[in-house]
Amino acid sequence: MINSGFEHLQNYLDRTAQTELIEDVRKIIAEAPLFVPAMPKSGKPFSVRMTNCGPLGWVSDKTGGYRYQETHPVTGDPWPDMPKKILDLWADLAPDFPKPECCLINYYQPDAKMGLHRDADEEDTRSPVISVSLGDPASFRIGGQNRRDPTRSLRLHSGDIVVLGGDMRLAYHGIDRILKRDSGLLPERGRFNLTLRRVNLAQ
Ligand code: MD3
Ligand code: FE
Repeated sequence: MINSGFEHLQNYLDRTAQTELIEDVRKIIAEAPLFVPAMPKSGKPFSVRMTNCGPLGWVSDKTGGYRYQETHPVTGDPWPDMPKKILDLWADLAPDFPKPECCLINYYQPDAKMGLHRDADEEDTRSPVISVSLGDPASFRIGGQNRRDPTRSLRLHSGDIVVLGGDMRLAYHGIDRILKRDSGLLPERGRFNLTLRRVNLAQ
């Protein structure tokens, strides 16, 4: 039932499912290493490291800006396939929408953050965005369609899933900080976030 608003599914993935997903993430990173995205124009590096799987990957750099492309910005290789477990999650949570084309993998070191922004680089903004949190907890902020709308803050824990659809699909959001509490999932600490998106309109 997922075409509206904001759904926070707490502890949707049990510990076994989290461990299995992290194994998939490690394989993806071995093929498609984490890269350092940069802000358009200023070239200021993000504190978050990224990679992708699926047909399209989200990238950003000084000269090219925010965009989707079929290849890794450093290796030039196509992105690894999206693992079945990730496609199954989408099929379970958003069965009425076309398959995701991008799974962006964000890695937050303990001091990383992501400023308030909206996800607006997709042609398809009718399909929801599905986000999976793995590792140390994060303080997440979400507002409205307008940058000046009031925001609220909530914690995302390992195994939580957030589904953003309908009127919340274009809401401003960001990660204020990673909490210094060990989830026990990641020896290196920090947090992974997987963000699944449909990019192109189907037909
Ligand atoms: C609310 N990632 O990659 S996920 C991003 O935790 C991004 O790494 C954050 O924002 C992270 O773009 C937040 C939760 C999320 C994802 C997409 C949204 C919240 C959203 C789209 C619309 C509104
Ligand atoms: Fe976002």
